Amino acid sequence: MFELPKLDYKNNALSPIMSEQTLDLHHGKHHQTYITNLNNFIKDTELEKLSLEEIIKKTSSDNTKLGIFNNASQHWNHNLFWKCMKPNGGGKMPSKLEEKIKKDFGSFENFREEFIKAGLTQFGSGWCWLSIKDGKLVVTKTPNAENPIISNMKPILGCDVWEHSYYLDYKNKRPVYLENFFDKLINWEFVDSNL
Ligand code: MN3
Repeated sequence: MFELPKLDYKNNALSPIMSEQTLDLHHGKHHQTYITNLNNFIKDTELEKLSLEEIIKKTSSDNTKLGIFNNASQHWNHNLFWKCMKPNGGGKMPSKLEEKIKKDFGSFENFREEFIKAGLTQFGSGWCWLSIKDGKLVVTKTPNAENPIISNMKPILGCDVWEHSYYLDYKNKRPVYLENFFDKLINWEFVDSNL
C-alpha cells in the first residue's frame, strides 16, 4: 500500500508563489487520487510486492497496463516535485551543482532558459525535468504521467505543468508560473543532494 507523503512545509508556506488552495487540492486531492487508484489497481496482484520504480518500469511498455503506469508514475513524479520546492526557494545553488550546470549547459542562464522553455513547449499536460543521463545533466519534457526513469535517466528536478499545478494562481499564464517556480521555489540544496 502506498501512502501520501507529508510535505516538508505547511500548505500555506509557498504562498503567494503557490497558494494554499493549490497545495490543498494538488497534494491532498490530486496526488492522493493517484495513490488511491494505484493501490486499487495493484491490490492482490503480483505488482503489490514491487517497489514503485519497479512497477513503473514493468508497466511502462505494456499498453494493457496504462492505467497502472499512469498512476504509479504520477505518484513518483509528485514525490519528487514536492521535495524540489521550499519556502523562499530559488537563489544561489550549492557550488557542486553550480559547477556541474556550468559544465553541461555553458551557464546558469542557459540552463534556466532551457528548463523554462521545456515546460512552456510541453503541449498540454506534462512535466519538465533536469536529469542525469550517462553522467551528464540534461533538460527534457514528458507528456502526461511519463517519467525520465523509463528512458534510463535519473531525474533530479521536476516541474509539474499540468493545469492543476498553476491554474488557480496563474490562470493561463504558464510562463509566469514557470519563472516563479524557477526563481522563487526551487530547493537547490535538495537538487544538489540528488547528484
Ligand atoms: Mn500534479
